[in-house]
Amino acid sequence: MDVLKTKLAEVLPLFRSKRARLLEQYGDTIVANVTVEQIIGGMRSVPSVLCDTSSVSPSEGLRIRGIPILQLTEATPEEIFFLLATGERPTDEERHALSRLLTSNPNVPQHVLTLLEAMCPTAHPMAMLSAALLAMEHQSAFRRAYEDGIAKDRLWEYALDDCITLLSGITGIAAAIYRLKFRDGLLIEPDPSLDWSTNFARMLGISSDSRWADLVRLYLVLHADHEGGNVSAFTGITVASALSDPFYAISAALNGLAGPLHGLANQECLAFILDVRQRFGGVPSNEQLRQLCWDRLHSGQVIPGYGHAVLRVTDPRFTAFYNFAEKYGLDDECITIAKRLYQVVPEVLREHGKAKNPFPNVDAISGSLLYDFGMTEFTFYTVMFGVSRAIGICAQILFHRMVGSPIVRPKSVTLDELEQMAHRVTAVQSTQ
Ligand code: HAX
Repeated sequence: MDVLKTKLAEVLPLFRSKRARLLEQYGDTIVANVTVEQIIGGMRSVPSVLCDTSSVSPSEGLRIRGIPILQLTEATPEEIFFLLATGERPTDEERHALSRLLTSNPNVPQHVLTLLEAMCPTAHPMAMLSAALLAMEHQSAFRRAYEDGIAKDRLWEYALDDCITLLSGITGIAAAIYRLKFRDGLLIEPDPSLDWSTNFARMLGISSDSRWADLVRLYLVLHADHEGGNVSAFTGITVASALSDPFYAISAALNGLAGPLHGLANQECLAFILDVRQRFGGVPSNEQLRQLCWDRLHSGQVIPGYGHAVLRVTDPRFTAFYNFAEKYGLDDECITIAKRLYQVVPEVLREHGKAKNPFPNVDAISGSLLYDFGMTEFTFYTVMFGVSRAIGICAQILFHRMVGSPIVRPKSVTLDELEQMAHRVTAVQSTQ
């Protein structure tokens, strides 16, 4: 039995009893109301998704299993996966064992490679990643277990097998996409002596600088999970709730991550910074940046990398990347522009008065760091994000299979039904 399976079997009774206790004691308790605006507005702020792996508060940002993300910036992605899935930090021995598992299978299967090579040269790297995961689905232990009639309360074990297969394969696949699409097409052999993210950094073939490997590690840590209600996580857990296996679920989740209002935003942020650099022939002054921001706002454009649907402070993941740049003295033009924007934009957005959060999110700086190390092909950035986010969504899927969550099925309403519901409520209120 592998290290994660052992630990999950240990914490399983706790997860199940917590959920059962909640249902038994408070099953009928009303904990929130929903407004018409929230239903029309994408269910914003409606507490309706169970996610035990992480939480995001407006005033503090991301916590992984209760630990603020800024306290985890030295961790490895393996450690984060273990923490997300089990609720506990691994011992050194557990971390190494998990690392061995996740690096056990980094070679890209030939049929996946053939598929990637056959895709249209204009295919987006995210479409390639999603398709490659679907091409791995035939390996699903979960699907076979379901077909063999394995009891529902044991399906999590097979979901875990799939998550390990998927995560141990996804770095090689992502690196292959990068090499095929943007470099000479030659794949770089994995080194089994390296951990998961260091191997990924190596297979990408960007740089042999140890700071690059450290950046890839940090990137995979910071993007791993962000609650259950964002588009990619919600998609992943919804697809998995139909007992579709993790390959189907993560592939679907990545399709959501590929949207410009979600994971693709990091590519748009870097495009903005490059545009600034080109426009001013280098790093502009703060005053020039301020004027540029106002010009964008007056023409109805947003300032990329700023604002957030939940956060109301500087995203701690931005702070972690900022500190990384400081630690290594990274000061190329893009990073300097990103830092200067941080001095200027919050004040501009506050004065503008529309954005509920004038502070930067993680995307305001992440692309500039990748660019500085030579990963200049920014359509690939969401793939980096996707490799990382697969960790968190796998952990969320595991949780739901462990506690036996049912299929996700919110009730939809037509515009007329919603109007009638609102009429009824206001009529009752007016008689009180
Ligand atoms: N620049 C200008 N205007 C902004 C703004 C920004 N950075 N952020 C929000 N606003 C505007 C909104 O467009 C909205 O205007 P309208 O009322 O005219 O529609 C108003 O302020 C209120 O928006 P909000 O409630 O503060 O923000 P939302 O929850 O609706 O949207 C977004 C959150 C992140 C999409 C938004 O802040 C935005 O578009 N930011 C720029 C793009 C960006 O950085 N995206 C990355 C998000 C991080 C992420 O999730 N990555 O996966």
